[in-house]
Amino acid sequence: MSGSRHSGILLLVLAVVLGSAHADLEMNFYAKSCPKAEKIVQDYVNKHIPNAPSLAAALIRMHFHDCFVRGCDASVLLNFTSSTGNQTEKVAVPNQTVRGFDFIDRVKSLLESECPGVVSCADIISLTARDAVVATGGPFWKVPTGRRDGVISNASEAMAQVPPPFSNFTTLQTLFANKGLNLKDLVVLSGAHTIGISHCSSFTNRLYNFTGVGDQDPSLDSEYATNLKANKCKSVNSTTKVEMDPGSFRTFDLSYYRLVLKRRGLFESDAALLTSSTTRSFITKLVEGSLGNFYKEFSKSMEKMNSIDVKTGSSGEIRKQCALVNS
Ligand code: HEM
Ligand SMILES: *[C@@H]1O[C@H](CO)[C@@H](O)[C@H](O)[C@H]1NC(C)=O
Ligand SMILES: *[C@@H]1O[C@H](CO)[C@@H](O)[C@H](O)[C@H]1NC(C)=O
Ligand SMILES: *[C@@H]1O[C@H](CO)[C@@H](O)[C@H](O)[C@H]1NC(C)=O
Ligand SMILES: *[C@@H]1O[C@H](CO)[C@@H](O)[C@H](O)[C@H]1NC(C)=O
Ligand SMILES: *[C@@H]1O[C@H](CO)[C@@H](O)[C@H](O)[C@H]1NC(C)=O
Ligand SMILES: *[C@@H]1O[C@H](CO)[C@@H](O)[C@H](O)[C@H]1NC(C)=O
Ligand SMILES: CC(=O)N[C@H]1CO[C@H](CO)[C@@H](O)[C@@H]1O
Repeated sequence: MSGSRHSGILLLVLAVVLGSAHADLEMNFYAKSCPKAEKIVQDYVNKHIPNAPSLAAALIRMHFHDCFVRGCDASVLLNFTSSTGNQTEKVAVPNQTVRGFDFIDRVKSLLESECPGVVSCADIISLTARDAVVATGGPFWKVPTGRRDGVISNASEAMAQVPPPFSNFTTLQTLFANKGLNLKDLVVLSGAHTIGISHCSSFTNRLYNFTGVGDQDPSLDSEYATNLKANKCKSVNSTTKVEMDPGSFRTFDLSYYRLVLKRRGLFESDAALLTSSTTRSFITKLVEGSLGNFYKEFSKSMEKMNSIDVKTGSSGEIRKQCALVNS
C-alpha cells in the first residue's frame, strides 16, 4: 500500500473520529449554555420525590420506553406529530400505563424560565429518572447530556420495539440486542422491577386463561397465583394495581431476583429469565453477590441504555414544550 493511500485513510479515520466525538454526549453539556440546569432538575426532584416516591418507578420506566423507540429522544412524550397524528407512542398499549408526564412538564417549565430553548426534553427524562431513583435511595449512574429531541413518534414502532409482558426469552433477547444490549443488561435492567407497581391486566392471562382453556401459567408459583386471584386481581379484567416486589416495592434491592427464583415474578418476561441457563445463572450470581455489586452493574447497564441512538449535534431539535414538536 502506498504512503499517500495510508495517509488518506488516516485522514479519513481522523475525520470520522473527530466527527463522531463532536456529536457525542458529554458530562455537564449545559455547563456554559445553562449552568444551573442539572441542579434545577436535582433540586426539584429532591423536593418532590420524597412525597411521591412511586414516581421514581414511573420515571425510570418512561426513560426505558423512550430509549427503546427511536433512541432516547423524548419521542415518548409527544401527543401529536404531523406524520402520525395522535397515533404517537403514548397511545401504544405498553405506554398506556406510563406515568409521570406532568412531572416532566413541570421540570421543563423551570428550565425554560432559566434558559429558554436550551435543555432538551430527552435530557430532562434521563436526568429526572436518575435523580428520582437516587432520591429514593437507589443506585446512581452517570448521565452525560446533549441529547436532542426527536420529531417523530409512532405508536406502531412502540408496539414492535418495547417488549410486552408476555415476551418469551427469545423475544427479550432480540428486542434488547436490537438496542445494543446484551443478556447481562437484560437481567440487570429487569431488576428495575424491584420498585413500582403493575396493573393486574398486565398479567391476568397467567392467572385465568393462559392457553385459552381457563388455565394458569405453570411457570408461576401456584400458591402465589391463588393469593393474587383471591386478594388482588379478582378477575381477568381487574383494574387493580399490585406491587411488583411486594413488601419491598419502594426499595431498590435484590428482592425482585429472589422472587423470580421462587417463580413469583409477575410477568412472563420475568419468568422467561429462568428459561435460559445464561440469564438464570446471572440471576443466581446476583443474588449470591458473585456477579459483582448490583448497583454498580445496574449503573453500567443504565449508562448503555441512556445513550441508545441518541440525537446530538444538529439533528433533532430542542422542543419548547415536551408534548409537541416545535412549529
Ligand atoms: C425486560 C422487558 C420488560 C418488560 C416486558 C417490562 C414490562 C413491564 C410491565 C408490563 C409493567 C407494568 C405496567 C403496568 O401494568 O402498570 C412494568 C412496570 C415497570 N417497569 Fe418494566 N418491563 C421490562 C423492562 C424494564 C426495564 C428495562 C426497566 C427500567 C430500567 C423497567 C422498569 C419498570 C418499572 C420501574 C415499572 C413500575 C412502573 C410504575 O410503578 O409505574 N422495566 N414493566
Ligand atoms: C398532551 O396530552 C396529555 C394527555 O396525555 C395532556 O395532559 C397534555 O395537556 C397534552 N399536552 C399538550 C401540550 O397538548
Ligand atoms: C409507523 O411505523 C410503522 C412500523 O414501522 C410504519 O409501517 C408506518 O409507516 C409508520 N407510520 C408513519 C406515519 O410513519
Ligand atoms: C385522534 O385523532 C382522530 C382523528 O384524527 C380523532 O377522531 C380522535 O378523537 C383523536 N383522539 C384523541 C384521543 O385525541
Ligand atoms: C417466542 O415468542 C415469539 C413471538 O410471540 C414466537 O414467534 C416464538 O416462536 C416464541 N419462541 C419460543 C421459543 O417459544
Ligand atoms: C379463555 O380464552 C378462550 C380463547 O380466547 C375463550 O374462548 C374462553 O372463553 C376463555 N375462558 C375464560 C374462562 O375466560
Ligand atoms: C374482559 O375484557 C375483554 C376485552 O375488553 C372482553 O372481551 C371480555 O369479555 C372481558 N371479560 C370479562 C370476564 O369481563
Ligand atoms: C399517558 C397517555 O397518553 N396515555 C394514553 C394511552 O393511550 C390511550 C388510548 O389508547 C389514551 O387514552 C391514554 O391517554
